[in-house]
Amino acid sequence: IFGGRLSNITEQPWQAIINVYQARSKQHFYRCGGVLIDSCWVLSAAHCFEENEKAERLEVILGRTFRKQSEGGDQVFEVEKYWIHEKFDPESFDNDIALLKLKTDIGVCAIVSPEVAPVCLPDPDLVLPSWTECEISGFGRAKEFSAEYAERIKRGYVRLWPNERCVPDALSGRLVTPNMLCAGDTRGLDDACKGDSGGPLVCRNKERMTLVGVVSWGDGCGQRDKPGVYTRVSNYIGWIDGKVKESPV
Ligand code: 4AZ
Repeated sequence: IFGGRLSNITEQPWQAIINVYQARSKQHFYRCGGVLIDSCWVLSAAHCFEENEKAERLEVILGRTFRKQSEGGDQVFEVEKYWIHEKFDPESFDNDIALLKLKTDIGVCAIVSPEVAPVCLPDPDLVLPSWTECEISGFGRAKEFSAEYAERIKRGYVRLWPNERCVPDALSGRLVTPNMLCAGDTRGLDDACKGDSGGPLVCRNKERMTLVGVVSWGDGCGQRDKPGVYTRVSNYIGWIDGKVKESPV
């Protein structure tokens, strides 16, 4: 997160860490953010995964304020299976969404606690007013060219841009599709950055924190008048329900 401020996982208990195991070093490395949407289900971005990446190499950590350090409230899972959206386009990042199913022997995966809780999904027809203030969070870089990801979770505030402004002109000419939405800080302060991908953009809707976007891409981080681009989650409710139904816990 560019700008923003240090946070605590209890402020966004749906934030997940996705790590990938590297056999050569026998270590897990941080890959991306994710979002807990149900006990055994985590959403993330399609571009976070390499082609034919094995689910066995993935690790999902919930409930951590510090990326590499447990304070006792964390819950760590292997991944049983994951799905990249069938129409993900690695050129344009259209349909940049992935769904991970956590592994369990007992029918439940994540246990709700102050540190771990799912976020609400939007209805497919949810449209929030332009400039609605929403929250982003993650362990991504604090600046575009920072060497490292953040050790502690940060949170930032961004506003939803009107669709008519979320166009290539605002994003160095890159294609913007109806499956994307733009959000940014009109002050040019808070923004998502490298490593925040796959993490949440949540907005309050009828008193519930609702997952409106998944961090996807942008032209740099925190540049004035350049929004971050997010996967428009309301377009994927049918896709998510379909995967969950065909693969019950
Ligand atoms: C990235 O590289 C990235 N400013 C994610 C979000 C944004 C920029 C870059 C938005 O993962």
